Amino acid sequence: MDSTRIQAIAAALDEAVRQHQLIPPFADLQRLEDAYAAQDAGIGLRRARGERVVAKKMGLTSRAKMVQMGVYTPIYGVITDGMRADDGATLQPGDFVHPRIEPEIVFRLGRELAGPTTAADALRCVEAACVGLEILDSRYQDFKYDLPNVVADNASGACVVLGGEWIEARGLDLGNLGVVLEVNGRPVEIASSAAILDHPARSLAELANMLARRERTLSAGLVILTGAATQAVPFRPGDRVCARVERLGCARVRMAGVDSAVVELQPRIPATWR
Ligand code: OOG
Ligand code: MG
Repeated sequence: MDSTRIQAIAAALDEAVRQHQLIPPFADLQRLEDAYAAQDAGIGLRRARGERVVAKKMGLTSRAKMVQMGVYTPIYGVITDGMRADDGATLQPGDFVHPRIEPEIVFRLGRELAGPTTAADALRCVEAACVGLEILDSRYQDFKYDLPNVVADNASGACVVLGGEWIEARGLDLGNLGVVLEVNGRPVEIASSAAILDHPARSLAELANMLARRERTLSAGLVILTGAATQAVPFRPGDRVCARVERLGCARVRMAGVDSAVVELQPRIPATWR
């Protein structure tokens, strides 16, 4: 695929994000290499608007996610400062199209990590861990996509919330931590960190190895989302969501209800009244 077409795909996805619109997947996007090039080009557009890369994310690293999305290959994406929200924030439904939310185990690197590597070596580069929530908002109808299309769409990424505090990784057994996703006070998804490729450090190693194939490394200080251990659930107006991870604490976020001011400004008048 030539670079003009790759740029055009990136621009169409970027426009869909900004206009809160859905678009059909790109039938001619078939090679993974082109898909990551389109993802890069999309991040380039964000950077040109002044956004800064703050994290990388792994996706489709648990069986629950793979089965839910029908894609069985781990992928990665990029998070910028424009995609961050504070712990406890209230988000606006109008900023999303069909948001879903999922719990994340998040690492911060104490030193540079270059692949090829193993989970054990990757784990030695992890300085601290925390709990996160990721809001996904695929640019494709019903989140229906194939592997290259979800990669080009930056792994459906929309917003990330980091919660609680960074806990020093040394002495922390990250291999079997309980993960609970609560919506409006009720646990709706329950898993273990072991669901993430058997250990979240394997997800980190996989990221380093995928990047190594593109001659890239992970720099010290970078934040990495290791991928949801559970499936993602719809994030509806009025929902209060909390991700709890054993030893790491919780991250919280809320979706505002239908705003009465907005309702007043945009009355839905039945056609028969007009
Ligand atoms: C893809 C995003 C995958 C994860 O944690 O598995 C992801 C999607 O669900 O559309 O972020
Ligand atoms: Mg995720």
